[in-house]
Amino acid sequence: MSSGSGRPRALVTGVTGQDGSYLAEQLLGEGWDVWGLARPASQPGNTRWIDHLLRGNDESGPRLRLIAGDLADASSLDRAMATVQPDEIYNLGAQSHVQVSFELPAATGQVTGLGVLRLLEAMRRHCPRARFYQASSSELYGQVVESPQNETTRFYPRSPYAAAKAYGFHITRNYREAYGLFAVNGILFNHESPRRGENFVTRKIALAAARIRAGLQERVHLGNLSSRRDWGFAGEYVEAMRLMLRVEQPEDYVIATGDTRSVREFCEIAFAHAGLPLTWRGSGASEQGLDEDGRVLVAVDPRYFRKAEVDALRGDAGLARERLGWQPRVTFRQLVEMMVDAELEAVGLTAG
Ligand code: NAP
Ligand code: F7E
Repeated sequence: MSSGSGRPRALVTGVTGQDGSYLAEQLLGEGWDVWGLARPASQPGNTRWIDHLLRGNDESGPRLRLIAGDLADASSLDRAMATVQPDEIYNLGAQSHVQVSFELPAATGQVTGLGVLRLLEAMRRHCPRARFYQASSSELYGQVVESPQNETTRFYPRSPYAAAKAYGFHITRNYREAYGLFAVNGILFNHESPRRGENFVTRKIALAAARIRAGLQERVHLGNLSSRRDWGFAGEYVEAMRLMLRVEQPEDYVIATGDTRSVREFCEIAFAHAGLPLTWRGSGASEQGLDEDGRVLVAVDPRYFRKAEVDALRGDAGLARERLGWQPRVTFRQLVEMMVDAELEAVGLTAG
């Protein structure tokens, strides 16, 4: 597997996002040439998590290069594929926010759903022997029909985002079966890190805990505190993506911890770690989290309720453990504390 420089090449869409940045780091660490497909920005600023990889792009330094493209624009994907001639393609680009997908359902369908088809078509034309990873999601299970969820569990999407991901899942499998492409789906359960977008619940809570402790914010407004997720650490989940492309047979895999926790539990650990232990009062739309002095630090705001909620997810990654040798190492508590520590450091504080 090599081309041009003699080093193997990867093309990563969504390289400016949480997973893209960790994946690019790991591929570069393995000696790959990495090209990140990125939307040309009208304003600089979204390369925060990859700036360290873009610096020193020379023979001795890191080898991350950006190539302009948009999953909504087939011609740009065609050009990128022809230029890079990748050995591995990781499709991480998406409109990835579930709540936003209710506001922008067609745009989400275009990018998160049809974008997968456009990329597969460009791959089929220019590099059919490459290996393709599709970022599928536990949101496919939505209103779950069994627990825990594994590779055979029936899908029940509950949002325009999940419906678009269902299309992406099936078209990836279809191109594998119809054209013999090495194309796989990683069905990843929620994974988080200090690089998580600020409008996802874990980062929002971690940021708030640190900022409230520093006196920069009074409280945080959240939606459904009872919602449960199987949360893991993103750095480990992108390792699983690479492993899926390095086995002989293309197969779809669930990646998860098997542990399920509520948003409320996330808040409790995060705020306690920031030195602000919470007690709860009220329930539902009037629930509040208070500190030892009775100040309201967490308040429920129905604006953040989903039009259709995914109540509880828990994954079974047994197949990945058996065939890929992958298993999670970071516990839920370690993940929460890692995220809060990063935010405390950002405001010049430490835990406790
Ligand atoms: P993220 O931080 O939201 O990153 C999304 C990336 O997609 C960004 O780099 C964004 O670029 C790019 N993007 C958005 N619209 C695009 C377009 N039209 N064309 C090309 N790129 C576009 O997401 P993430 O958490 O890293 O997740 C990576 C992938 O895994 C996504 O597909 C997500 O849906 C999926 N997934 C995530 C999780 C999770 O828990 N994190 C779980 C399962 C599946 P800009 O910087 O230009 O906005
Ligand atoms: O919500 C509840 C919310 O937006 C988690 C994406 O990466 O993972 C992510 O989707 C839960 C939901 O992530 C707030 O109602 C309460 O039940 O952090 P989230 P998500 O919707 O699970 C999947 C696997 C993906 O594939 C997606 O790309 O938390 N919640 N209060 C809230 N959620 C948000 N965002 N904000 C709140 O204030």
